Amino acid sequence: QSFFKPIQGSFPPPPTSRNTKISVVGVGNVGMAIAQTILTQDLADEIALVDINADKLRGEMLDLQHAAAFLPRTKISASVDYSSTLGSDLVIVTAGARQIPGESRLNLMQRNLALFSKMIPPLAAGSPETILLIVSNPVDVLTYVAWKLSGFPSNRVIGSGTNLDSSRFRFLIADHLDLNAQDVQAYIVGEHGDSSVALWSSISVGGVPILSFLERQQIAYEKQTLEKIHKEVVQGAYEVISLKGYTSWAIGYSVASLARSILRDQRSIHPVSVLAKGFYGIDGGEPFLSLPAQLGRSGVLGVTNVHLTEEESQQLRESAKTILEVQSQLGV
Ligand code: 6V0
Repeated sequence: QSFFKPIQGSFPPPPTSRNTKISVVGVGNVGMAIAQTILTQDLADEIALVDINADKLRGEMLDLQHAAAFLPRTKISASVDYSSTLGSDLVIVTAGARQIPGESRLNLMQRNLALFSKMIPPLAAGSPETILLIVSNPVDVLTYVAWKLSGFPSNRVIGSGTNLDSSRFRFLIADHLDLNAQDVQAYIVGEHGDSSVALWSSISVGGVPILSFLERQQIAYEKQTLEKIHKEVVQGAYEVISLKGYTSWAIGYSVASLARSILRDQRSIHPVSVLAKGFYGIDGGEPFLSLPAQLGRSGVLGVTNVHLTEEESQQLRESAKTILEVQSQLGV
């Protein structure tokens, strides 16, 4: 017997509306911060979790399900294989091997390459129309690996890239000037990591280019202070990891903002890792690195044509070279 007594009369069936489904692969600190931010922001009808650690996976699934009374209605499923991910609109990959003390970046890269070789083909086969959003590090090179292994067009393979670095940057500038970070338009581009590039020439606050803003406020333009802010951005992740062991909340919000722009077709601009060939004078090889890209329901819609100074262009090309060096050693 059904809990509800049906109302009298015959009615046409409701129009079929397609559910929005997001899969999160890897339920570690980062995967769970992303999943919970997506849940609280009501971005999906279904969230599928995947991890190889069955107990942790079930524990995390139950813990989220138990919050159902306080959240928008969302189906939460989980599987150690990829069966729960079938038909996803967005697949977010956070699974990754962690660096063993003393291990080189390249060796870690090789281990993650082996892991991606097992993971990406079944994920792509189960959701052939999905958009792949890679978060695992080193994110730029692994986004390239995911692009190659999936066989997807490049507009549907995106790395979270410097979306997070740019948020750290905006926070630090806002903090320095005692402003709201949401009023600061600022991009970090290039590699997510040590060779990232701060685009000082295009930063604006409330529509005013920052350098003239600083002059108007009669704050001396100190290049050193600005460079110190960029250094703090690069050091930001290391500092959080040394203090709490991992980063989670900021990357959770950062990736949820990408999920929103993609699934809600927001057409907003995010600095994310995309196939950079042909942009800003990057012409050798096929590097994935962050550029200010417009995101919508079909993934990457385009890359904005921000004016770069010669110094910034040079730094961006250097960043591309750093990434290409690692890519060339992969044999993908
Ligand atoms: P974590 O807490 O060790 O979680 C990783 C999870 O992946 C674990 O639960 C593993 O069991 C799982 N896992 C391992 N192999 C597989 C597999 N084959 N299939 C499914 N699951 C698997 O790490 P944490 O969550 O802290 O970080 C995850 C990744 O995100 C790392 O590579 C980080 O370096 C990276 N980050 C990237 C950021 C960015 O801005 N791009 C920011 C923060 C972290």
